[in-house]
Amino acid sequence: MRKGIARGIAAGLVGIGISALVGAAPASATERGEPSCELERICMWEDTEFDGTRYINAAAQASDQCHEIDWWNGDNEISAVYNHSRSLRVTLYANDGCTGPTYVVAADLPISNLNSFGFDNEAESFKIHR
Ligand SMILES: [Ca+2]
Ligand SMILES: [Ca+2]
Ligand SMILES: [Ca+2]
Repeated sequence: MRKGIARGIAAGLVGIGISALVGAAPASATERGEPSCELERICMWEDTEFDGTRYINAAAQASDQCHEIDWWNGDNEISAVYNHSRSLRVTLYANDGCTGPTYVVAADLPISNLNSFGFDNEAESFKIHR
């Protein structure tokens, strides 16, 4: 679902600002400090650099279950994700009900800015799997 075009534009401008500050060197999570997400948890944040509200903090357990990201609590808001599972992958879906375009986050991988992968403020649901 779409909400707040103005907010989306604002988020885009923030992203551009951060990119300009960082310059050519891609920012890794460790450069900005460890994201707050315990081992074997999947965490997602409202803002880049693991900032803003942490909307998702889910146990890393493989299943066919579709995990919904709730409407006012994260749909089309997620900008950073940390898959802190040692072995499981996370597939982000652009739409509700695990439908639409996807982006797969490899095991044990923090992503400080989903804009780098064209998936900023897109995710609305996800699956945790092998
Ligand atoms: Ca966001
Ligand atoms: Ca979406
Ligand atoms: Ca959703």
